Amino acid sequence: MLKFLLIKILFILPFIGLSQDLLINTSNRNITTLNGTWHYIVDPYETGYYNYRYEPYDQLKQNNNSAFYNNYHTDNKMALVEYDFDKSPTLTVPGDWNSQKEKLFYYEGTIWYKRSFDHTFTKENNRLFLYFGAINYKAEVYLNGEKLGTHEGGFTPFNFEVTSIVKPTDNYLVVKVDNKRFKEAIPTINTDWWNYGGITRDVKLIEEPSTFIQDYILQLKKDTNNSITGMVKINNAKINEKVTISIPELKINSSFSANGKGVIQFEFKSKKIKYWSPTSPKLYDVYIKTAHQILKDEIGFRTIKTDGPNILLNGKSIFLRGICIHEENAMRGARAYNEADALVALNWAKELGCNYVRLAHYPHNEHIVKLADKMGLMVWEEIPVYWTVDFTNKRSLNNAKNQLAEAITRDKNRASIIIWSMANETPPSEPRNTFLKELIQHTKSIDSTRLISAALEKHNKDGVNIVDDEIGKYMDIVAFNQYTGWYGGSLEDAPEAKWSIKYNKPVVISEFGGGALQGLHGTIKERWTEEYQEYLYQQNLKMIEKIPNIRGTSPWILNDFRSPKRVLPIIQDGWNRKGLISNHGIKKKAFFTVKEFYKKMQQQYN
Ligand code: GCB
Repeated sequence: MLKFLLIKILFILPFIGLSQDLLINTSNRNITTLNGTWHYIVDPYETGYYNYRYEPYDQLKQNNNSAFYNNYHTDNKMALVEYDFDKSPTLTVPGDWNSQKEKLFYYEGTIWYKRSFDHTFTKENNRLFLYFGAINYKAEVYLNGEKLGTHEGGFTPFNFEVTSIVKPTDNYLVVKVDNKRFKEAIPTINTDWWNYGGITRDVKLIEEPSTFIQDYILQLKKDTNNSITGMVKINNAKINEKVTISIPELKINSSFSANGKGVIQFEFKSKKIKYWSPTSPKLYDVYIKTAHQILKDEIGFRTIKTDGPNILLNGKSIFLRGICIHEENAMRGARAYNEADALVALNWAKELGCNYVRLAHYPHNEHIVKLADKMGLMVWEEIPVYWTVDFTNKRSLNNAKNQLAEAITRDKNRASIIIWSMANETPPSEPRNTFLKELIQHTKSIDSTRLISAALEKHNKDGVNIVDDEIGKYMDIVAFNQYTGWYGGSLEDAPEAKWSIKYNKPVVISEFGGGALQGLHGTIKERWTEEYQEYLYQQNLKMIEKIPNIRGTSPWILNDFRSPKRVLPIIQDGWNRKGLISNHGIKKKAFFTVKEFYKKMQQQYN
């Protein structure tokens, strides 16, 4: 059986391309989890993928003219005996491989994952989809020896229909996961976080009726506060397929006929809407019904816009009391992937006095976004266009656009998300501006209701801090990172710093901070001590308060996090120490400095 599988894997169908239309709200569908134990083979030379002439087996079939292919075709079985998935060790999915096996801690390359499953359809003519929450970085997916496709991008979901391939028993699912960094990738080679590899999020089989609810949007109509608008997209809709939207608490229950593309669009008026906000994170039960299916969601309604220097949530001016978060459970030293991990981070954010979180530097898992909806935390979501992406490369742009589209598709019904962020600390240039402008346009074409931002940089001229990045013109919020007192700049003078910001828009400090080893004490002059970090925060906050149009901050960062760039022995040992909380979950002094500040800001903006 194993041999059969491998032969089929290596002589697979031609490359199919990116995953098909994304299913949303997967946790409320008819799912079977494929989480659990998977066998794996470490394949640093990608021997299972390339032949000895370094030609991908995937593509040889298209190349039948090649004498080489013909030779190799017959010989190939020889190579295959060197694999045996079922005798190979196992990894837990979801989960990164680095934290699960010591030998894989620094590994960057290909690992093959394999698991078997059975599937009995609950109803005749139902359809089956294979859904991955995320795989970092590149995935090639094969079921029963057929290639389903490839996906690039480590932090967004994708799915494939497998209805015609799946069998009642003994299905062989094989995934090639490759987390090698490369220049054209998004993110590129150089980042300040751990490049966790693996099937890092949930894997599901989703069984759907032959005609099913693919996608939908429900939200307050832009610039109104009593009109709920949106659309539903039905896959394989019959002509005039009936779709009902019901929100029982608002006494909304209306039916519509789908158009020729299987789409309905709607608008309801209601004067009784209770708006979602951090102080009252009201979510409504929403039901989308067809003759074949009922899909439930919980959706909050709120407006978000800017007016000059103000950010208005439901018409009221707010201050974003935020914190940056990486998708890492620091205490496990591993990629975070479930609701329990999300709860740890968001509870700390709440304790800090936050009404907002910046989920850095890539789309986090869906659990945390859904939890933010429930807990009343506004969210900045971003894609990993970080530092020096290859801005002139069309493939990189398409990849970034695709990651954006997948993130927005997945999360567009979450009231908590108020900002789509395009990039972090990208060096201004013409190609970079063109790249980001395309991303902005792309975002707006999918969702024009959220605010657009990016973490920009400041520079200093004649003692003045200047923010004049041209791309700021296209932003709703002018956000920038600044590290006064850590990467240069005097802490003593910080409160009196001068600022020149080119745009009359809300200003958010998307990052500031400095490192401290929790438990290391000394004077305010000694780097890495908790006292230095505390003083850095005190001085920075005095400065930030005076920045014109300031409407929010997200200090860098909630927790210490793993980064291969951070090599200072004893102090760092592979950890970026800028956390307000250590990797053992212990709060540093600076945590309480920020907490005090947020108490004050809460009173000011009440
Ligand atoms: C930054 C980056 C962030 C780094 C941080 C640091 O500006 O946006 O990813 O981790 O600085 O610690 O230097």
